[in-house]
Amino acid sequence: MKISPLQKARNEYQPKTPTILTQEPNKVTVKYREDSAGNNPSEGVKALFPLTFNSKSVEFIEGENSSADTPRNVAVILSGGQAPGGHNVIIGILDGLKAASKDSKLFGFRNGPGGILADNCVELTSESVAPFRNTGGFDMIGSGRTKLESREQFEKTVKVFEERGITALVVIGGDDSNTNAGLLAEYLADIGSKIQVIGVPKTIDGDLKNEQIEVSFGFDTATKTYSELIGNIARDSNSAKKYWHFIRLMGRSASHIALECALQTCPNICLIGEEVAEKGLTLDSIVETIVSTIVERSKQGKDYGLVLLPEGLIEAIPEMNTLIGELNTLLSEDEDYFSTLTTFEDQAEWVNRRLSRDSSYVFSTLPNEIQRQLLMDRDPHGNVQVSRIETEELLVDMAATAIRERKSRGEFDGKFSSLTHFFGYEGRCAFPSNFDADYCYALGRTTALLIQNNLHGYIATVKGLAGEASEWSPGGAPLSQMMNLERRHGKDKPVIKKALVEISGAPFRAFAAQRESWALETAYRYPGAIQYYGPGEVCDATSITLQLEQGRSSAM
Ligand code: FBP
Repeated sequence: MKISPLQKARNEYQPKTPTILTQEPNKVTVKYREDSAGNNPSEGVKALFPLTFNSKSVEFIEGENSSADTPRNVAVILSGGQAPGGHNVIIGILDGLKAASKDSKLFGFRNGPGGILADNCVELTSESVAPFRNTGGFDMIGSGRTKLESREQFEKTVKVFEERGITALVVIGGDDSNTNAGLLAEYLADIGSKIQVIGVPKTIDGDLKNEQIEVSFGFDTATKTYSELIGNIARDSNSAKKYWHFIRLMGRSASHIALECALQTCPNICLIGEEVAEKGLTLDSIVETIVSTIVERSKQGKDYGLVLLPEGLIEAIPEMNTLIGELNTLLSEDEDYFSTLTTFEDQAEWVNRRLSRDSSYVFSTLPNEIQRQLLMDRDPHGNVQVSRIETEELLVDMAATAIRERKSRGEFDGKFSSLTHFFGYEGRCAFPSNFDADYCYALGRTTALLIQNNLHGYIATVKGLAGEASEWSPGGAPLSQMMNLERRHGKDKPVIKKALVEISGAPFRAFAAQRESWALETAYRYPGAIQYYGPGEVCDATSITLQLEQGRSSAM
């Protein structure tokens, strides 16, 4: 395999680590934090986790740990979408295990949770992981979206682990995978198994965060990658002065990615799904806002601009949310019949007859291609896959129609020429930024310490992330503490709540304070490519979102 000069250099990069993680593992112990883990779960949640419910999070401090040297056989899986830094988590776990006992072993189960069920694993050694140090991607062992959630799957996991002598499982995943990790932890405690479960917060979407988790890994690199591309497009737009660029960004229901990219690049418009939902903004009103900005800029001779939108916008618009909800129900209730309809026309006619009058009307007003996308396969939860709906095309289509109408009424004499883009996959496997490389390695070492301190049903945490890496505080928080009860299919289900953009939060407020001037001025900011070597303020800066959330208002 050919290795690029950057990969070679990155393989040699030594992640910056919190001071406590530089100690020998047998000289590090846990201290229970006095603050509660934050979420204050309901009695219902406590009742569902009687054995692993623990209100205390932990941090690591210097102290004797006599069980650190016990050899451990640990399994690790990568679950869900790729996020930069996953390899460093695994390498951090391996280094942490080996630092305590050369006889410890780490097994990577391939292609996500499904790898456990298929008993498909490989032992990871210092030699085999070396080429993956500080690289992006999940290709070391692969990832997958199979869910580990049923009792049969839990039983199979125990069987596979017992046969292999595995005594701990690390689940590197998002809110869903960590919810299931919490349920598995409770099951294991219930059957009297000694297998430990530890979660690690991963997702570029940035929606797995709470009082204990400051940010999920991958968000930093992905948003920096998108912001570089957006900045380049903005500069192209400001040079050629002839295109309006509409850029959709990944992130599922949460708009953290779009918001961070807006703070980084100062576009003319950035739509935030959470604001749209909170204010109940209709599709027409959103298009009207875009069109008025196009018209106003045109009056100033600026027939060009930049619009950012989150992929979850489509679900946030009230009438679309109702329509999508109805479609999800119809398609799951009559999945078998629906799958026999082979043409789009038959499918559209079938749903149209079953939708409510309002939703049927909304559906009929959408371009065919968007209708088609709304009828595509659902995700494993039965939800529409927002990454596959080209909302940017919908907005361009509607804006172009509105502009033609204004033109015909003599209200617009400029030009509207548009280009659309979708950024998602471009950022999920980038070489991790220094922040993600350092954070992920610290998460891995923290995970090893949680295992060596015999903790079970915890998620690894590292706090104080806007500060110097040497001062970060590694620890863990009970997964059960992060659960909320949500009504799913008529039953209360414990889930780790997705963190959405808070309209009252510092990042949104910083954006809202400036967006009007960004709309008409051309105030683009050009972040440039991620830098791995050079001055700290260039190479080690964290996301603006994280800095603002941690009270660093100078970030903007
Ligand atoms: P996770 O939630 O698993 O981290 O995945 C994030 C994500 O990249 C979303 O932003 C996007 O909607 C989705 O994955 C795309 O899924 P897929 O990789 O299956 O196309």
